[in-house]
Amino acid sequence: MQQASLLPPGYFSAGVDRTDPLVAQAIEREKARTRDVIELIASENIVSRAVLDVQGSILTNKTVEGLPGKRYHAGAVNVDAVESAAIERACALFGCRFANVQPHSGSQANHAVLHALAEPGDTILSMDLNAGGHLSHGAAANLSGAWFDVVSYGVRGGDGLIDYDEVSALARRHRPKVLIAGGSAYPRALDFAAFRRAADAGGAKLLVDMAHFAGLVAGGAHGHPFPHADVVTTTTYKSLRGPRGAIVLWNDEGLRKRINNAVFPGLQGTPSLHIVAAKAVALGEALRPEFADYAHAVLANARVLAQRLRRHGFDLVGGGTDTPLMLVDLRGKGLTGAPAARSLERAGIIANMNPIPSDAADLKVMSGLRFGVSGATTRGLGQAEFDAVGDWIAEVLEGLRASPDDNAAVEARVAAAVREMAARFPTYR
Ligand code: DSN
Repeated sequence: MQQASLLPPGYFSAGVDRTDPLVAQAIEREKARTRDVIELIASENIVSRAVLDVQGSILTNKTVEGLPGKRYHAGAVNVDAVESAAIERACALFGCRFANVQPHSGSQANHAVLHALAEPGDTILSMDLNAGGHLSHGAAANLSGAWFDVVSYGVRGGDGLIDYDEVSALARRHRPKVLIAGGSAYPRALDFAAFRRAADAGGAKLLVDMAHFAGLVAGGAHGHPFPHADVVTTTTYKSLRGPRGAIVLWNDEGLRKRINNAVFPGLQGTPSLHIVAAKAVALGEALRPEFADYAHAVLANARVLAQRLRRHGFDLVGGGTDTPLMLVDLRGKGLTGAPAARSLERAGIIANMNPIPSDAADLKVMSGLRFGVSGATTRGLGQAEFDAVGDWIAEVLEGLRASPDDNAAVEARVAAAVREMAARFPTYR
């Protein structure tokens, strides 16, 4: 009698469309959704076909621990080549001596750096979450908030900008082990030299989290955190246009072991080698001259959208943007974030509700909307299109203001216009 196969039919040959219709159909529907809308989620982008393919490669099967050339598992020759390339490209792109390309996410990269530079119970100084900071910079709900004694700086009430004198004064008073610059929703350029002076005043190491603007740094469209920062972290999937995950960058040989050991075995086990390979490909793409043009286009498009929204009477936190993102304070229009984001989604414009500095609104509602242009710029939208997108955002939000319970007619009108524009900018076939 023939023995039953140990594997489902088509295990090595069939695509997911044949083996798992539920997942296959969700992917097809996601393709259709993204085809018909304008995505303005600041933490998203659209990766190249090469980056996409490498994430689905057989490198997903490989388990190793440690760094290239120093692995605990055999058979690492090919993944060593890939990880070494990712490290070399990260260092070349950001002009630094050392990189760790293994962190699974930005939060893990930040946790690893904190683990390397401080002990539980030490003080860290970082930007308040509502002012634009990040959960992994010491928010109460995050492990970093439980591990460390967190002191926060905010932004000035008047202009929404960081007060560097306040940062320096806090550093002097609290003597943090680590001062963190950067976050998730601060739209203006950071003064890295001023952060360095504040760190020195308090005897702290300076960590710059450049997740949202790393692509602009890579393309020369933003100031550079080195040589001011001791350590820099960034996710790889926002303006850097790579796979999910993060990298850590630094120059000091004295930090090499501490940071590498903090990633593994401190925080993680085996790296995701298909993702490390995709990081190598994306970093290679970012080293090409076209990427600098892309980075400058992102900045120009962000400024066009910000300017258009201001012209429609929206308040922008910080008054504008020097990065791929902007933060709209909806209070002046009598709106809140959640219904605004839902109405925009029905109109084909995808963004996220976001807290604004000193937000008094419920966390489920929030008073702001965050827009980012990295993905739509990859898709090919230029300044004329972002003017139109700004007009449509205003049309939808003014409609919502006039008729909070039924904005359907406006949403349908804008959705049709969005679909027409989106059709002119196709992505994957
Ligand atoms: N930090 C989150 C954001 O900025 O949306 C995820 O990357």
